[in-house]
Amino acid sequence: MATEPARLELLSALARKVLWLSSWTIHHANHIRPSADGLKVGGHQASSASLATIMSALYFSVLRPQDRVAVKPHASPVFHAIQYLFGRQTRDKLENFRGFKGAQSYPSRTKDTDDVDFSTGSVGLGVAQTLFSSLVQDYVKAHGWMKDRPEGRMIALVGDAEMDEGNIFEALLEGWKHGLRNTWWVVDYNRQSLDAVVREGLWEKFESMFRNFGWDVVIVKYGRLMRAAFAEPGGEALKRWIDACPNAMYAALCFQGGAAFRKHLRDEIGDQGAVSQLIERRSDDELLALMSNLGGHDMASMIEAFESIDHDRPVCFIAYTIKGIGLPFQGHKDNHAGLMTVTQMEKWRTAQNIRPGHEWEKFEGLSQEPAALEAFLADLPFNRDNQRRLSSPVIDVPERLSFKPSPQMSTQQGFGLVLNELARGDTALASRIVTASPDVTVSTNLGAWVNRRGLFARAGKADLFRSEKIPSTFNWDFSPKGQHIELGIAEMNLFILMSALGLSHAINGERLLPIATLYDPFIERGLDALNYACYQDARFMVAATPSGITLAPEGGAHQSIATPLIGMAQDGLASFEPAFVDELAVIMGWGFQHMQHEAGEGGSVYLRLSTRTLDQPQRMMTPDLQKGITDGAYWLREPGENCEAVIAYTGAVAPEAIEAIGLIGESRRDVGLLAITSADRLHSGWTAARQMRRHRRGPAHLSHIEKLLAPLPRDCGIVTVIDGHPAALGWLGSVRGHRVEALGVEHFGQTGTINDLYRHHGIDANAIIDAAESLTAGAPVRHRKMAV
Ligand SMILES: Cc1ncc(C[n+]2csc(CCOP(=O)(O)OP(=O)(O)O)c2C)c(N)n1
Ligand SMILES: [Mg+2]
Repeated sequence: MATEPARLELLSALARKVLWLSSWTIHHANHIRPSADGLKVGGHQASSASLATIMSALYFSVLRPQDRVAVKPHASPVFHAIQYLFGRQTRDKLENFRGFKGAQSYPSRTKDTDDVDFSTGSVGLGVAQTLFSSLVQDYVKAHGWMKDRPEGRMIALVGDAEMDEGNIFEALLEGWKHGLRNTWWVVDYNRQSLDAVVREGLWEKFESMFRNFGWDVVIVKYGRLMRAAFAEPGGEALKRWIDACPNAMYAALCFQGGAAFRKHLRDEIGDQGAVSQLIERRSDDELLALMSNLGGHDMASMIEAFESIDHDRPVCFIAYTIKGIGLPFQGHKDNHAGLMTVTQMEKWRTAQNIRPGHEWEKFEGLSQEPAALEAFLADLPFNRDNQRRLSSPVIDVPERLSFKPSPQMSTQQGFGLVLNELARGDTALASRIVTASPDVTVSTNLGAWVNRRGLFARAGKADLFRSEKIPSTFNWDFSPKGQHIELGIAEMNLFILMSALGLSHAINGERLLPIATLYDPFIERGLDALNYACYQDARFMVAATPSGITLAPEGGAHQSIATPLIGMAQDGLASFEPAFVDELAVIMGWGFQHMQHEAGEGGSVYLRLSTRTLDQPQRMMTPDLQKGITDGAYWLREPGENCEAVIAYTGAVAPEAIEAIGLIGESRRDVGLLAITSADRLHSGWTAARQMRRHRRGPAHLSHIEKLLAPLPRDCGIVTVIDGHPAALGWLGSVRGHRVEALGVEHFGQTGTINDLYRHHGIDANAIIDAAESLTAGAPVRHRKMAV
């Protein structure tokens, strides 16, 4: 579909305005806004300029309200400028770009107030997020929840060097497996990264790779001026020269300008009649305009490329661009952090017809009527719909999640049992749960859930073993109604999928309650994706198992030491490590609610689970106990007034703590046993209470851990023990000034039995007793645990 000339002109004018506003935003932050610390705000000018035309084509012409976009981090100023023209970004925030509460340097769903679909900043993640968001849209549709909402296209604006990030390739493979649709990736092929010029011929590698994964590839290399010139006599020779020119040389010539291009063309093509005339007919400025008219800077070519797509197959557009186009440092290899000087900006301002003091005016310097431009913007389909951030009602969570009890269980087993019980039932909660696992579905105990709820695929596929009547524990039919998404072994994919599923309420207007399972140590493999999922406030539950050194017989290579600290430090993630299954059931119920609370109150949930089978307590789940469990701790053995020692344990080492307390109790009368289900919740509660007191916000109140430790005499010692880094609990002594011996694991990889390893790392009963003894006066503890 051809776009009429007047519209094209208007779109190009808006693209120039976007480039101006984005550059002015950065300029303002550096040269006009007083900066107390005198620090310059980094560049992004060059990196943004690359995309001004492409993004203007998208936002001012191609996008529909249901489309979602991940904008490459450094195109943030362009994004904010477009939002400003739409009336969704304030001048105040642009003037305060990168300042406290100003527009963010990288588009942020949670911190920016304009219409950011996906937070980006860590390159690669936003790209893959669009792919997984499209799969999630398919999931919602297949389950009959799209209603009459049209399908959106998930679009990523991708830097060419961003394509180096491995997580993009992992996602591509996964997308292929799931029959990806409705996904567009637009590669800003400026052939520059931060440090370097990219390798020659990279586009060919991209092209064959994308085609290999079933994508269409559209290469937008030449703008209209170029194409017209190629049709002139001698045009073919010019095209050959352009195609053969190395990336670095082309960039350097763009920086140097028309005269430099002319010299090179003359030197290299020689006097060849037609082509020489083609070149000589043009002034230096015209020649530069021609040579820098790459596809990605040509409105007509970009619109044509986007509008040529009439199917839902995934498409990769490779749009040739020049980094920093239109700015004095265009094409310069050092331009990544390039900033325009005041003089350069002044010159450019004049060239743009922008009067001093009118720099922020939306349509200043444009020849079109402001009223017409305003009306054009207001009437765009993308801008007409004010409700791009959707919502979805809260799903009821039953008062108590049940499970089939057994006297001895591990938390991993318990997790499977709770899900199995949910799968058997018919609750709204169960219907909205969607599970995923990177090839560890069975070994993390999701098998029973999947047996009942099935695997998701857009097209049904029966389990061949079942249809062939070969006995198997698992019947795994794929169907559009399935509720488990099978993933290959890539933890980045797992967490990016969680991020996409966990935003479904806001993106698709349909709430999902996603659960990921993986081995605990591999949280570290997917950590950046997990961090960004939390950063954009996606809501999900992670069950990580097995964990620690307790997986002993499975070998040293799968031990996790740092994850309790990750759980504590990760913003937006409430972390738990229960010892017993009744605790876990309470935490999961709390978790499903927490995942649905408003922004700022709710978040995601991490369960650090174990394969160690423990004797389960036979007890009533009272409201007090329930509250203690979700607040992070409760007394398993209440301390008396003269308590000498407390053992505070977390997770699978419960039997050692219980045994030690029994043995110590024989020579120390008053000892307490503190069960810690969440060091994270305890610590954050403590921090929040201190801050409230310090700033006198609201009535002074004590946090849960302060209340728990309040009755302990000052000289009571606390031994903490966890199968993880001891620092996770070591802080307990600071709460009320008690001495602490923090036991835990600090070294990786030794294999053995649980007893061997607990002894080796000093988290067995004897180590706990020794630690308690070192903290308390009196005779040595008489009884020790016998060597096993
Ligand atoms: C995971 C990660 N590593 C490093 C960076 C720092 N970084 C930001 S942009 C960039 C290079 C970008 O090059 P390209 O994708 O080609 O974008 P361009 O600036 O050329 O548009 C780098 C290394 C980052 N943001 N994220
Ligand atoms: Mg680049």
